[in-house]
Amino acid sequence: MNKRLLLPLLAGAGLTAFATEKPNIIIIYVDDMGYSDLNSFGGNYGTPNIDNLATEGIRFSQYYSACPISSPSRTGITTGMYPTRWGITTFLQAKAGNAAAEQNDFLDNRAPSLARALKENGYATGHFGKWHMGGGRDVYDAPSINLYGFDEYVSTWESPDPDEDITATNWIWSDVDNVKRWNRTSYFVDKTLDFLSRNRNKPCYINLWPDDVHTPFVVNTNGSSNPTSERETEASFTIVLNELDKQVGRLIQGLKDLGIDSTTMVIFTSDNGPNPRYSGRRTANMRGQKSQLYEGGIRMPFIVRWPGRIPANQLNSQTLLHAVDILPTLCALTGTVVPTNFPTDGQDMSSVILGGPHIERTKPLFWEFGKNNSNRKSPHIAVRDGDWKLLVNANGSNTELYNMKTDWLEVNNVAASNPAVVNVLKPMAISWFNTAFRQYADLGTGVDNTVFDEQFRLFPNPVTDFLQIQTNNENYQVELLSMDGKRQLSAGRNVNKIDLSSFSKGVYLLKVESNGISYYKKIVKE
Ligand SMILES: [Ca+2]
Repeated sequence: MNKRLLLPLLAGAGLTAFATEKPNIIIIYVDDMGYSDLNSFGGNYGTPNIDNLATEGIRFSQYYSACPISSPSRTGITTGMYPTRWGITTFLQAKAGNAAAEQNDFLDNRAPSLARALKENGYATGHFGKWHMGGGRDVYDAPSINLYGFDEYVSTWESPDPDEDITATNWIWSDVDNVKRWNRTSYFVDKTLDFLSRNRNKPCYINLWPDDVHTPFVVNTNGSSNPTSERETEASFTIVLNELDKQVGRLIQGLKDLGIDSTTMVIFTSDNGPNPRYSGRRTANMRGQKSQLYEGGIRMPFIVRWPGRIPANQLNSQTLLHAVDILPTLCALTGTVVPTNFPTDGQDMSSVILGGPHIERTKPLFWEFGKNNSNRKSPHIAVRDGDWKLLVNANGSNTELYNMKTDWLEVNNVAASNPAVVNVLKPMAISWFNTAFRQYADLGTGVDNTVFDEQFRLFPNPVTDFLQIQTNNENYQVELLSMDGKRQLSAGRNVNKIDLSSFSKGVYLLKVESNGISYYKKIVKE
């Protein structure tokens, strides 16, 4: 059995005892699933096995993805941070397209990672399915999935090291793949169950990230693919969705067969809204879809099932959840230390996902998507604060304000009649964007930190007031430069502590000269 209780921790003078648990955790992260693809979220396509997860657990009607498109959405749930901070702003594509979108070619593996944090706390970690946080097309230098904290992985074409059985050609799928497109979710479920069966001596954390129900909807027609003309129809979509549902049922049966059903938490959600949306039938009539910051693009089904631990058949329609909450929530639940090398954005919602009472958010929620998109369908920044949602562009144009309590379909823009709200949320959203956009995106480029790290150790980085330097070098000179190379501070010889309290927030270059060699390292002032 994988479920185990840690010894109670005694928290200071109050001697408050609490226990954390280490269940297996499986995050099923469906690709492009709309809010009402599921019957349990108002749909009509027939998803009995996934609906059973909700019947046997808890579902949330106000859960938000970090972005209305794949790569930044995945970055948000992985890092617990708004993806724009890491320069992941739209789907990762060829290098020229990434540059045009002002985004990096892959997620910096120094970013916080939920898998890495759990692994450091004793979890066995596996990723099975679509990755899309680096690699594919002409990007050959993306870090291995291992470097994000995964012991094992099987991944699709949009990854550093795709599985040969599903990438016979240089594209996301093909008719000649060993594992046919319509059998992929089954393949990933097999990998998941195999991993669980081989790691029964440890708690397991698994990303089960299928590439269903992303287009094309390739279905089995007497052993071969359906015609191209039928690969975006609602009929084909329904077949693909029904197959995904069937495989989720097989996964749950597999957990039961392994005897780990009651020690396994299954989280089910989607990375972003649907495409196509079929006149709103996949978004519960909410406005927008994939690639838009309207609700149809970012509000996702969210179910948590953990038999015996989460009371059955609950609906939480009050609490606002966001993908960046998952990292601090699962860390709290498992007694895992939240990574501290960069500030995370989410809130611990562990009591809520276990069925506890509603919690108010301590901070508003923010999104950014599509700054450089020429055919943008929504403003590119959004904020949700309580019942209000405001969308705006960074230049202040196209301000839209909706009351989510009364108008979650985003039909009536009430910005003009609520100037007091707009005057708070609009500058807040734009200011957030100006700080967050590519905030840590340039850490890894242009400077070989490895050489620096062989000679000097810095902590903390990012820094608030003081940066400390640890080294065995006996003769060195320290300077701090701005990113355009101008000297900001000459800290002197052999200093081991630099006061940065008077410096403004941003990225700087630390230059250390020793025995005629100059070493450079990027640092971040918070
Ligand atoms: Ca997607």
